[in-house]
Amino acid sequence: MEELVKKIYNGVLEGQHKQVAVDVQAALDAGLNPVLVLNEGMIAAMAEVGRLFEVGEYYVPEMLISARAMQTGLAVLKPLLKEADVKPAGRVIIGTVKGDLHDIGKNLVAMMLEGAGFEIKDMGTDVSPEKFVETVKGGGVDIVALSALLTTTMPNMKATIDALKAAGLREKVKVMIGGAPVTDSYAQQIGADGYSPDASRAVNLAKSLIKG
Ligand code: B1M
Repeated sequence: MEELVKKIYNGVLEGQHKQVAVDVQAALDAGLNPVLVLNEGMIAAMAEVGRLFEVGEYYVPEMLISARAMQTGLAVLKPLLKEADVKPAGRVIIGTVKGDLHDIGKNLVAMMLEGAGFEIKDMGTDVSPEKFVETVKGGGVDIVALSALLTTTMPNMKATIDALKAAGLREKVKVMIGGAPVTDSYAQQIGADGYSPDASRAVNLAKSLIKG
């Protein structure tokens, strides 16, 4: 692997956000292809972060620190990727459902998806079913990703799916859900397309939903 790309990979893995931005700029100045820097430097490193999390070597803080490093690098790359017209892996709108203000897990999922090449529109917290429907109506959405941390707000995941159905939009998008109190059986019960217990597996789920 190109020396600079390896440095970016290690920087993301170790969460050195300032250094990653410097190294990405250096790679671009040296004439490296931005797509190579993205795929082999940053996305590959985030995939390794996900693996380390799954085997219990990384915990949430390490994931957040790596995700931040990935984002600083991505900010340097973004204008060039737009020029190169790189197609996103898929377009995702993500939000914490109505009544729920918890956003740390949702942000982590958004960052990991962005790291995997998805285009993300973050709707924030306390997002009503109507707001999700309105955004899907605007077009260009492949996946609606819903997060809930409270047992009292979980029903708003179902309310969002029901609102998509009522608006005739349910078949146009996939719906994935997650959050500490959410389970696979709950996802099935409310008619979601998938559930992920954590941010790293959310990436695999989103990829499989796009393929299916
Ligand atoms: Co709140 N809170 N909180 N809280 N809070 C919990 C969730 C709680 C379990 C604490 C407890 O009592 N033990 C409890 C819920 C009980 C229940 O419903 N069964 C609780 C409560 C009761 C409340 C309030 C009602 C407290 C009050 O005011 N009386 C209140 C509600 C406010 C509201 O939302 N309307 C409240 C408020 C808050 C703070 C504002 C203080 C703060 C949130 C700050 C913020 O998010 N910006 C807060 C916090 C920090 C927590 C705890 C301590 C930590 C949550 C967190 O960030 N975890 C939490 C206790 C706990 O979980 N141990 C608690 C780290 C984060 C990385 O994990 O969000 O689970 P998590 O995300 C994971 C996975 O779940 C998954 O991936 C993430 C990374 O692996 N995931 C997805 C999440 N979303 C996903 C979406 C996907 C896929 C995967 O696909 C779309």
